Amino acid sequence: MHVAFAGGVGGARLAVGLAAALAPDELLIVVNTGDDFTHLGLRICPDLDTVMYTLAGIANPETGWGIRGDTWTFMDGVAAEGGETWFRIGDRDLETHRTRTAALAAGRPLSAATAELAARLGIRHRMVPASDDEVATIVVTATGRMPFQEYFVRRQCRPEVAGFEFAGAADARPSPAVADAFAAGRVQSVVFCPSNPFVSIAPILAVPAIRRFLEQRSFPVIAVSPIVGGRALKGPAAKMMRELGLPATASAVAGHYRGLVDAMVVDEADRGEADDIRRLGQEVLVTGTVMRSAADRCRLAAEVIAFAGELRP
Ligand code: FO1
Repeated sequence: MHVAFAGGVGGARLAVGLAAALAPDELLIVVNTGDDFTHLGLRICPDLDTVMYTLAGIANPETGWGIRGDTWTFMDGVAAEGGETWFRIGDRDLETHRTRTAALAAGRPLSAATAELAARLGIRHRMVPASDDEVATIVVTATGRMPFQEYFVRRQCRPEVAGFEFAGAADARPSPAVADAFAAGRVQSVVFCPSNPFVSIAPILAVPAIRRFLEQRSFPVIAVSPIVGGRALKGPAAKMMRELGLPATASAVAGHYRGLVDAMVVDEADRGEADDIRRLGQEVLVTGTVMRSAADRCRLAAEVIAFAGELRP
């Protein structure tokens, strides 16, 4: 079984490619929950929803979040009442948040709510939260600490970051599907999808037992660089790296993951960095990592899986 750690748009795209390349019992998609928050009385899990909508083929292709063609009557109602409209919830999207909020209020774990929502959309591959316990990413900036969505949406990633905290992570347990996968010893590889290392992959690794599974691994861990040619394809990863004093390069991502990752997948644009990365003790696959089409996603996923088969931990 291959395990994919995913968060955000880049992660969702490779997750779709892996789902096309692997049978449902050969893949487990582990999704970041550090972005989750309660807003307008609803429990919102953006990365679970982005992965779910992308797997179901209904994600909004322009934004990467929400549902394509959604309507905004609910938000118009919130605005009319002077409510908070900085975080926009579409009318179809609203049903997802309502269902999840009701399930959690009834005492069901996030994994169960996620499985119910994914089944409703006909998704056959398993996508699960990294933990059913709350883990909240806090962004530490030069002007203070703030919850993730405050940084990402309300302030549009403008504040200068100094670091990140993951409230609740120390006591968070891996979700049942994650614990079972690693306990069963059936994991052939773990793939870090091209997601933001600091706010999509790190909150997953902040769950102590998950980090331990990787530290004691008998399988290769492969990270697909979210940085291509000095830029993040989407989101603030490159800006965060510069603000943290790191060069926004694929080899800096490799250095960041040193010890946890056996190999990097980098884009052709970064072929010149392959030897630097190999000197870190990591194998390197250089290929086209920019996914513009479904064919790109499937090709990259197949290449990553084949690469995993050649690696030892
Ligand atoms: N991102 C925005 O930039 N603006 C929004 O209004 C917004 C609404 C939203 C609603 C549901 C959802 O699942 C995601 C939403 N996002 C929005 C994206 C979200 O902030 C990010 O997808 C993740 O938290 C980071 O990947």
